[in-house]
Amino acid sequence: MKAVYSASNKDTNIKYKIIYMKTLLIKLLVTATLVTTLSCTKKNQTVTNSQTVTTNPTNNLIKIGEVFITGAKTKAIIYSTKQFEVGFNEVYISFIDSIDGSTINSGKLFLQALMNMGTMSHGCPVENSTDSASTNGYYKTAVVFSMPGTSSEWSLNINFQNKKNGLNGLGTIGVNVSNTTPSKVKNITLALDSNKKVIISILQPSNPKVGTNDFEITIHNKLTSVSFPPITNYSVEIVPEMPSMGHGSPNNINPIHTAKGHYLGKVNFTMTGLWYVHLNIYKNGSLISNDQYFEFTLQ
Ligand SMILES: [Cu+2]
Repeated sequence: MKAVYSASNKDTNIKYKIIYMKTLLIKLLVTATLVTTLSCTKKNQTVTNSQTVTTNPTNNLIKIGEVFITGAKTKAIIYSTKQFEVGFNEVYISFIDSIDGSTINSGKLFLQALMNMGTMSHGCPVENSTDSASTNGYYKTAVVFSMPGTSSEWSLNINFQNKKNGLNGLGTIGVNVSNTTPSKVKNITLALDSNKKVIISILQPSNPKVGTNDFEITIHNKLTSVSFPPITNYSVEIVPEMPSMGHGSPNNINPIHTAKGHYLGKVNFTMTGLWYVHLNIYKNGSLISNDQYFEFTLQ
C-alpha cells in the first residue's frame, strides 16, 4: 500500500485512502464471516453470549417457529440447522421469560414429536438431554422424523420445567417436514431380530466428497408408537459400492456405537458419481440385516 501514500495528487490520495478503507472493511467483513462460519460448522459449537444467541442466532441456525408456554410463563423459540426434513434434525430451543424477556438458562426440556394421521398417531425418535441447564441459551435436542408431513400432521410437544420460577408447562407447535430424496431414513422390520421395528437415519456424510468422509448413522427401535429407545448393541459393517462401475473402495472404517444410538465410522469414496453404502447389521455376531443401503452422489 506504499504507493497509496506516496501519490502526489491530493485528490488521488484521498480516493486511494477511501478505496483502501473500503478494501479493509471488506477484508474485515470477510474475515468475520469466515470466523463465524468456521466456528459454526464445528460440532457442539454455539456462540458465547446467550443474549446474542436468542435474539440473533448463529449463522447456521434458522428459526423454525415459536410458541408460548403459558404454564411456565415462557416463550419457546425453536431453531434448527435447516428446515425440518425426513431424517435426523438437530433442534435447539431457547426459552424467554414472558415477564422480563430474559433467557432462561436454568430449566429442563422434554421434547416429543407426534404425527397425527387421522385414524392413528405416532411419534418418532427424539434425543432429549439430561441437562437441567441451557448451553449459551440453547437447550439442544434432536428429532429423527420418520416420514414427511405438514404442520397439521407433525407437531412438537415442548414440555418445559422453568427452574427460575418453579413453573411447568407444555407448548405445542405444528411443523412441516419435507421429504428427502434419496431418503435419509429407513423404516424396517428385522425378521432375524424378533421382528424388531427399527429406524435408521443417516447423518454423515451430509456433503460427501472424494476421499475419506465421516460416516454416521443412528439406530432406534420403534418399541411402541410413541417409544423409540436407541439401539446400542448392534455392530454395523459398511460396504461402499459404485453401481455403475461395479467396484467398491478400500480403507473404510466400520461405524461403532458412540452414544445414544449413534454409530460413527469412515467411508472412502474414490471418485465422483453415484455410490451406495450398504449396511450389514449384526447382533451378537449374527447377521440380521444386509439389504439396506444409503445413496450418495458426489459432484
Ligand atoms: Cu406418520
